Amino acid sequence: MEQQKIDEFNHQHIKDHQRKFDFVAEDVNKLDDVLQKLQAFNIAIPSWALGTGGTRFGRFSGGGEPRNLEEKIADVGMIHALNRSSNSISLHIPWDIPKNANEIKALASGYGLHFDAVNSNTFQDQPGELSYKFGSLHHTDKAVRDQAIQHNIEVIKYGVELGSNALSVWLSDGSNFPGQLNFRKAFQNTLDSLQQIYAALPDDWKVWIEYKPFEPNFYSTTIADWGQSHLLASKLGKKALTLVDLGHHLPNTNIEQIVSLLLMEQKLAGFHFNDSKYGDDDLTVGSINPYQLFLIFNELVEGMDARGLNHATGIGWMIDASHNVKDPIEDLIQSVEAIKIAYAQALLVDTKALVDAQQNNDVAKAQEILQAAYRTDVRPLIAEARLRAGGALDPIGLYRSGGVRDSLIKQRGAKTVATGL
Ligand code: PSV
Ligand code: MN
Repeated sequence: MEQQKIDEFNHQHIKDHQRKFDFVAEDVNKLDDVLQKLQAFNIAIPSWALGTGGTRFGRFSGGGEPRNLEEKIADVGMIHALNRSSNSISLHIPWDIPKNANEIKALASGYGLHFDAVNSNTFQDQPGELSYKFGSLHHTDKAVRDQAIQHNIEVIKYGVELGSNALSVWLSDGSNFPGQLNFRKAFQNTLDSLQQIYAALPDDWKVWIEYKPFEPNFYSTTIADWGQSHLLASKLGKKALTLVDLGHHLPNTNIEQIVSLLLMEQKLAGFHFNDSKYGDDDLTVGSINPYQLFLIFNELVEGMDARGLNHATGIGWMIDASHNVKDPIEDLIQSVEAIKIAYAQALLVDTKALVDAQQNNDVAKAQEILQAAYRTDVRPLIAEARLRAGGALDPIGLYRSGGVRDSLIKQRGAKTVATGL
C-alpha cells in the first residue's frame, strides 16, 4: 500500500476525524503521553493467521491466501502500512521454514517488520519422523522426547538467523483417558526435556511456556494451567517465563488476576490474544468480551508501571487467532484495534483515585473509576496515533475501498491455501 494512497484517504476523512478527536481529547490528561504510548505499541502477527483457518470439520479458503512465507510477510506488511501497529511477525516451524534467512530478513525489513518469537510444533507429525501421537516432550519413549528436543533446538537456530529472541513452546501433550498417563512422570519428563532446550538458548533469549487446560487431549494436559507453567518456568531459571493465551482458560477464569501475579513474580512472558465464548475458540480479539480485555490491560498497565517496565517492549504481545469465515487481513486489523482500544482505556484510568478508593474500601467508587475509563470512546485517540505514525485513519475502510483482496486474488488465485491449521 503506497503512502500516497494512505495520505489521500486520510485527507478525505480528516475533518470528521478531527471533530471526534477534539471531543474526546478535551478530557484526556497527559494527552501527548497517551498518544505517544499508543504510537509505540505494536502487536505481532502470527504467520498462521493469514489464511482462513479450518476447523476439524472443514476449511473454506477465502481466496488470495498467501502461498508461501514471502507472501505472508507481504500481508503483514500491508497490515502494518495500514495500522502502523503490527511491526513484527511470529513464525511457526515447520509451517514457515525460511529457506534463505538473510533474504527473508531483508524482505521483512523492507516492510518495516522484524521477527517476534519463533514457535515450535510438536503437535503434528512430520513425514519420516517418530510419531507425536502420545505426546512429545513428556513422551514415555526417550527417542521421541529427543526428537522433540532437537526440533526445538533447530527452531532456536532459525530464530537466531532471523534476529528473533524468544522460543515459544506449546505442547499438546496430555491424555484422553484416566489411567493413560502417570502425571508425575509426564511432568518430570517434560521438565527434563525443557531443561535440555533451555541449555541451548542463547544468552539474550527467553523460552515462553504456554499452558492450556484441554484440547486436543480431553482428560489431562501436561502443562494445563498457569501454576504448572510457572512451576516449570521457576525450575528452569530466569530465561523461562509463562505465556498467557487468553483462550487457554476454562470459562470465567479470572485472567486479570493471573496476569497481575505473574507480573509481580517477573514471570509473565507475554500474550497470545484472541477471544472466546466457550474454549479455545480463536475468535477476533474483543469480539465477545471486551470488558475482560480492558480489565486485563488495567492490571498490565498497573503492574508494568509498578515495575518500571516499558509497555511496548516489557513483555511479548501477539495475536493467536484463526477463524473460518472472515477475511484474515480484516480480522487481524480488527484484533489489533481491539487490543489498542483496551490499552488506551487502561491508560485513561484515574490511577491515583483508584488507589485511594481501594485503600478506603470504597467499592462503588472503584467501580465508577474503572467503568468511566472503559466507557470512553477512545477510537479517535487511536486513529490520531495511527495518523501521526503514517497509517490510515480507517484501515479496514481503505483496505476495502482500495480493493486489496481482489488484487490478491488476481495475483495469487482464488483457490490458494496458506500453511497453518
Ligand atoms: C494452541 O492452541 C496454540 O495457542 C499455540 O500457541 C499454538 O502454537 C497455536 O495455537 C497455533 O496452533
Ligand atoms: Mn497460543
